[in-house]
Amino acid sequence: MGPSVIVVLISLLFLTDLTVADEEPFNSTVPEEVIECSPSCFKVIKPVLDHFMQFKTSADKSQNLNEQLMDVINENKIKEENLYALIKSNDEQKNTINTLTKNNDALMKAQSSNEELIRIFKSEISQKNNEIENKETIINSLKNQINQKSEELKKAREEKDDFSKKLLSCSDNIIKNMNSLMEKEKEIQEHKEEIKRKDDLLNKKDNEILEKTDQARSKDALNEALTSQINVISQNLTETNEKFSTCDEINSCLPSGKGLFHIKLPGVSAFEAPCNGSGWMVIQRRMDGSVKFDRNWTEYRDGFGNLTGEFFLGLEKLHLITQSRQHELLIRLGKVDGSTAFEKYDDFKIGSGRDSYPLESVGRPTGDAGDSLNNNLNMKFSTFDWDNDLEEGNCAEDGGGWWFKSCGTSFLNGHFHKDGKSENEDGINWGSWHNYDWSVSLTSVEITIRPKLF
Ligand SMILES: [Ca+2]
Repeated sequence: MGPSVIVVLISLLFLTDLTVADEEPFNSTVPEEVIECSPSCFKVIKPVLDHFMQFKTSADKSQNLNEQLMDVINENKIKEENLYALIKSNDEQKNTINTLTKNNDALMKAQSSNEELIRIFKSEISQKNNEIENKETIINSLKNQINQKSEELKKAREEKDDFSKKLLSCSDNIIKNMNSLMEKEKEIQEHKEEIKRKDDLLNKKDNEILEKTDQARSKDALNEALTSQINVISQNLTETNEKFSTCDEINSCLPSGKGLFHIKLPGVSAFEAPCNGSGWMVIQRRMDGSVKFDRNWTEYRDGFGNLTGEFFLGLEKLHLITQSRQHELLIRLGKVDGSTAFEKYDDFKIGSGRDSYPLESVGRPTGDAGDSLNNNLNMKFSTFDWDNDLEEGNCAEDGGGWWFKSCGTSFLNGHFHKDGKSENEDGINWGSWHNYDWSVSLTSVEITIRPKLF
């Protein structure tokens, strides 16, 4: 490029110096000096001019080339800019690819993690399936239990219905008893009013006594005479008692001490009976199980056992004693734990042998053992060989005799159980004292009677 530029510059200088001369040959009017140029002069200049024309042509070409070159350069510049854009785009794509690669790695990692989770889930599902199977087994077992409980519930309901029926029956009885109680209370009230009337009468009598005391004082002589008569009567009574003591024959235990005495009643031979020292005659005693009470009719009629231990006095004697006058009945009871109770009745009476010695009367009950005898009222006596009870079978079939109903609420001639328990419910019992628990068997009994004094 350097030499070409220099040639161009020199050519320009020539062109400047030769402007007039050069232009003149081409003018239509040639100056005189040029016209005066000889052919030899022309021959010298012409090559220069040719060369110059060639140079100018070359310069024009060079300029064209430069323009083309500039176009190329511009085009290249545009291409370069496009290339830069492509490179920039390429870098962005690389970044995108890197990002995608990272995302892909993350996805791969996540997939791996998911596979692990899937494996764990499968394991857990398998475990849950096993648990479900176990639960189903348990559910089946529970269903069976529910069915069983339902059956039990059904039975319990049936029992409850039966119990309700019994309860209704008991309620009726309670209502009847309450009515009876109200009647009794009414009687008591009447008795109280009568007592009050008698108290008033007594006060009146006391006043009369006071009035008569003065009269009595004036009758000392008469009193002395009466005292003498009383002394005589007392002497006679003492002699009579001594006679009784001597003969050991009495008609009740009232005047006697404690021990065995001969009891003499009208029309029959004297018999022995124990008195307890308080006026009561013992007619039956249970204390140690030494005497069996599984006895036949004849033995209960005549009596059996040991009068100083366990015994039964005999139905015929009880009939004779209680028919002669009104008697009280006192029953003392004891359990194996040492606890005791009593029940007293104020009108005990046994019927005749012709009627099978029925329990004709017991009277009004008092005591802490409760009444378990009125239920047997008017029942005949029964033994295993003489069934008089209202039960279809015989209540005395496996034990001692009693005034059984069907079979009643008391049985003091039952089997003796030393441990106080009777699994067969055949023991000695007095229902009202042990809540009608027939597995209880009493371990001591003493039945006593005495004439009613007032
Ligand atoms: Ca019967």
